[in-house]
Amino acid sequence: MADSQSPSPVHPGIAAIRSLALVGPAGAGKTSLAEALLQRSGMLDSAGSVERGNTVSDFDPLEKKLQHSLQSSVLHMEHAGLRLHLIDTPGAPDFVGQSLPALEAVDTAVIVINAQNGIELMASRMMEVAAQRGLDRLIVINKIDAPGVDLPGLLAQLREAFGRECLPLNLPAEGASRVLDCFFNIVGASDFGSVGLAHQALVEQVVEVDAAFVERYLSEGDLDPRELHAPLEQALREGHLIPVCFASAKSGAGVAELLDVIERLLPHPGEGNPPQFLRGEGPEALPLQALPEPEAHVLAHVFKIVADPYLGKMGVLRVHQGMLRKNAQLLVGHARKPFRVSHLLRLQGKAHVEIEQALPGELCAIAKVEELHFDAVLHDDPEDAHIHLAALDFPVPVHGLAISPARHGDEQRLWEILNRLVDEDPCLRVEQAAATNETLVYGLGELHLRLLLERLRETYRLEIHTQPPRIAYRETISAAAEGHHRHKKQSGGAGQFGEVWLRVEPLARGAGIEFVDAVKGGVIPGQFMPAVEKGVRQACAAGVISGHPLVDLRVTVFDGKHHSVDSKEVAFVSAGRKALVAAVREARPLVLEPIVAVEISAPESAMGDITGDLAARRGQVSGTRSPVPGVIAVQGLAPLAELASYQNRLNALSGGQGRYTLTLSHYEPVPPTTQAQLVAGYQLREDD
Ligand SMILES: Nc1nc2c(ncn2[C@@H]2O[C@H](COP(=O)(O)OP(=O)(O)OP(=O)(O)O)[C@@H](O)[C@H]2O)c(=O)[nH]1
Ligand SMILES: [Mg+2]
Repeated sequence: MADSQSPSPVHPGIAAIRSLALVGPAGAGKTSLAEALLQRSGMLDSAGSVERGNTVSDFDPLEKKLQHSLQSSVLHMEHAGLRLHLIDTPGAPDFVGQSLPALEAVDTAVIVINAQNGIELMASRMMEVAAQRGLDRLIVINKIDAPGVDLPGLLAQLREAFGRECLPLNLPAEGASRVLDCFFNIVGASDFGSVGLAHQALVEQVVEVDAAFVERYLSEGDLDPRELHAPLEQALREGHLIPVCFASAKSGAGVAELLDVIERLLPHPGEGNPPQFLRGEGPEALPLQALPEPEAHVLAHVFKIVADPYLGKMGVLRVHQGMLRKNAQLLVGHARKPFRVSHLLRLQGKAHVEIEQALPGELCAIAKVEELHFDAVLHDDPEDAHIHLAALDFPVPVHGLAISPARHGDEQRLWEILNRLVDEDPCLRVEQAAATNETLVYGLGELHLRLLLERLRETYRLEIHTQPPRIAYRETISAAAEGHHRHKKQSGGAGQFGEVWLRVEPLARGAGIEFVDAVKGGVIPGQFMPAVEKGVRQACAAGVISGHPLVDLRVTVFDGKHHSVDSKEVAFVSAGRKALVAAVREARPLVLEPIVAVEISAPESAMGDITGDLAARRGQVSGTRSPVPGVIAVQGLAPLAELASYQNRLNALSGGQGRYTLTLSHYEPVPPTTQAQLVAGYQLREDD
């Protein structure tokens, strides 16, 4: 590790590496483009298609059936002496648990825009996240072959939405059947705009990052683009240049040129911005720069987990520093015991080959290692135990479903499989509801959950019963109160005795549960305090008035009694639990409901009806914007409980054209009538 960039020349193997992620809206053509690049680079004899279900990256049966990518897939190409690592990601918002982590593994984000649809929400979102993560960005306008597309209009819109840094590297020509390079080339007739002017705009933008180049440019008039490599890389790194390329994955127009751009202009691992590693936890964590040098200690980051029903757990990773070799001993985070890399793989969709080593900047996979988990940092130096990547901002899953196996006896298997699926997808959550003994799954949307069920059915042959979506209510208190319980049992032989006094106080939203031991004079001996805490936490997890977990309170145990012979752990667990229940009942308990931030986009004409409907669902509109002409996106807040089956309603209001996304905003108390219903319903179940 060093503080500054090493002056040593770049290792030739590393200079030959490119890594990119194809991101952007569903249906933009990312998978088709990946296929076209594979074919063009000579890795495939002929390109497959999404329609025929034979692409390298959409290999999963469910992906073929839906004709959409559902998982990120890692591809690899060798061409012109270079090695390209490419990640194809799903565009549907429900699968950002797969697409966002891809941005942690590459030097360039390629944002693919669908020329037929203009700038869709996922394109804006990915532009933003890629910029936050310090990635170089390249925009590809795909489907230039499609009839009726307005390419000059779209280019103007891109510059309006993402800034004047968006400049075309090539322009469509001959009715979009090919594209003309504007960086190395200055002549030729394009379908719109002048190649010469586009060239000039690019060169001017690039030289701006370096005063010496500005001076040369002003005195010489033009500069040979081949001399502009260093300022070009700097402009990409600083977001001062966001190149735009045109392509058609279908006709092949612009694909060879895109490959050429990747090879000649995109950064190798030493030319991108360094990834955001931190050493240490919390506010004390310090930024750390990984060095893409083979001699350094190994530092690698797991950005994807594949839980294969037959092959076991596989971690897909990017090597950030050092050379990762087969048979190396690696440590996972702060684990003490190393594991051996017995299978080091290079992936090509579902296929893989064994490799001997991976250089910094390369993507590879380690198979059959149970210790691996999403976001793990692998290293070979105990000094590096507390290194991690700055966390990604994942949306919180709030769409819930209660599920159970159709066949009795499959409960345990279901639970194990669900946990494996959660390992793979950071936006999926499972929970065992203590109060109702149900298995709850939470995802980002209806599609996310529907596919989870299909996967259980098709991959794991598990038939599942579901109940209507459950809302993840919580309980809290709004006043301080005290509670007490004496647990005493005298049955024949040894008795059970434990007595607890405790106080509960409300804490701020999001504070969780704070447990404080304030007993004096050993009235509850130290060895029983964990039992009291266990009882308290059990009661909190089960909830008191409505059967939902209690949150945001401080519990202070301040008095109690024990018995030198009859005091037992179980007695204190029970006393702690019941004292808490007693205190909470007196502390003006409230039921909280999740409030979600919604963004609804639909044709302008439907917006009046949509906002009216949202208001009737206790929602509030906070703003609107127009992502593409004719479409309005309304942002607002609404209780999640009011949005059950919202897509059906939206379809009715917008002629099937509306879309919406939800993210958890915060929790708020439910209206008093709802609280009364939830409490009454819980009592009925309890009394059964
Ligand atoms: N006309 C035309 N159609 C294309 C082009 N590229 C892709 N398509 C079609 O667009 C549809 C979507 O393509 P995909 O490659 O699956 O898009 P994607 O971006 O991978 O979509 P997700 O996996 O859902 O994120 C398919 O029907 C493709 O055949 C193109 O350049 N021109
Ligand atoms: Mg795809």
